[in-house]
Amino acid sequence: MSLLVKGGTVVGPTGAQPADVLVEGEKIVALFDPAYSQTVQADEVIDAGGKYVIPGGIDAHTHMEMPFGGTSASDTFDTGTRAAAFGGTTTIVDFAIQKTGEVVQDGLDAWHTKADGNCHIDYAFHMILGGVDDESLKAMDSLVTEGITSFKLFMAYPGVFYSDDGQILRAMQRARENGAMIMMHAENGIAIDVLVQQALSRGETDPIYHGITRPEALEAEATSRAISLASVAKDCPLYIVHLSASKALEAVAAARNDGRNVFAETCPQYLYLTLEDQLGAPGFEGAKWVCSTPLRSKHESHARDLWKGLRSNDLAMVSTDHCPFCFKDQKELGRGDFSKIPNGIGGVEHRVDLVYQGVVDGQLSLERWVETIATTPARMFGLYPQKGIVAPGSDADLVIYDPNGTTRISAETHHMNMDYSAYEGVEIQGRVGTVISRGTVIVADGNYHGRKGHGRYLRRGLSSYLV
Ligand code: DUC
Ligand code: ZN
Ligand code: ZN
Repeated sequence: MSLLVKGGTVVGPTGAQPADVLVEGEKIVALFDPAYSQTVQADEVIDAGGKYVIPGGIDAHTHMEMPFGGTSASDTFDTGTRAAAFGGTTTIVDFAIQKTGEVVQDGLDAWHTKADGNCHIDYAFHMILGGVDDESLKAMDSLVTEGITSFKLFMAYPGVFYSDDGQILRAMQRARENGAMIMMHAENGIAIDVLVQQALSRGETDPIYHGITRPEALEAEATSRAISLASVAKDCPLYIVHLSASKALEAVAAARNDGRNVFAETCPQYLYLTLEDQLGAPGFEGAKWVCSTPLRSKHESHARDLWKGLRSNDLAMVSTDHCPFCFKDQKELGRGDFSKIPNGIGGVEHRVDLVYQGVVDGQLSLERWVETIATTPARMFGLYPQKGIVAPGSDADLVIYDPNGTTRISAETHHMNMDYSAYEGVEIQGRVGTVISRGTVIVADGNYHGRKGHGRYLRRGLSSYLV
């Protein structure tokens, strides 16, 4: 079966040019100057005239069905990957979890069981280490050979996922040896827990106190400490997840200026949403936007700095940290006590659009859009060049994106299993048209043609950025 995507402008990290894309089976086999494709025969032709043709989005930070705060993230691998497809994302990297006290391989097996046969798009895993000890360090080596080449540790959540500095250092030393990436939730959880208890004892229970008790200084301090520990571990590759604060970004930028193996992502919520306007919404409404790291103040320059960081590559890419909870019965667990609100925002369906809006607003170039949503995630996490680029030999994961269309985000129309949208009413000046996963059209004109089980598990290599 062959497919010709004709008349579009192919956008990649190095430029945009008119080109027709020929797909045979699951792979891209050629790009043609449009002047030459009259001679090309294909079983099916898709007209991409006036549209961009980009590599399928890769969301390298999702949590489908993640147990958290006495409940579980509301998207399953079925509902979440279908929603991702609607939004132009054709690969996710989800976080398998070793709970504290559990054997790493058991946690991984449980994640395979949840995902196997249920995904609409391709998927891979990072591994959360809920405990660093001799056993889990040994497991890191074997997981790397199985294609799980990145491990998340937490400087937050004492008693749950927290690792102390000694544990972090040991995991980093191991990663330096086996080539893995250490991903860090960089917030000083010990200090945060003190602030949380003090706030609650003063009767400060509303959702906004979630943000107030997780100040920028404690994200910046943990980020700097993680960078120092990685330096002691002979420059172990370090990737800061969900970076939200200017001072944390400064620490990453300084390390990068020193030539260090330090990378970071941000998420759409930190580019568009704020402590005052969302987390501080009246009554309990703000619970919808409780996530960690938290939304930051609009009276400071965080969002502006994050966009700048994306332009300068101090922020490598944009992931969603998709961790959805319904308002009813899930976010509501924290009525009267913000510390019991499950942490997370759903957004896997809207990342490609929300970052594209940055192009429209003059924040990013077209090339950098594609790089931050697809090419860099593929390179960062060992999926390149199978994924993340429109090039011969790569998987035919393609999105035909209409810069003249519009998208209105709403819980009424989204496909995620959430009873609200964190971006309700936001209008994007662009629209996902056709979405192709390994040569199969899975979304066209807002209609779904994919199927559960089409998505395959991807064994990943080491990061292309490793030195
Ligand atoms: N960190 C994440 O990366 N996701 C959900 C919750 C958290 O703290
Ligand atoms: Zn985290
Ligand atoms: Zn996360």
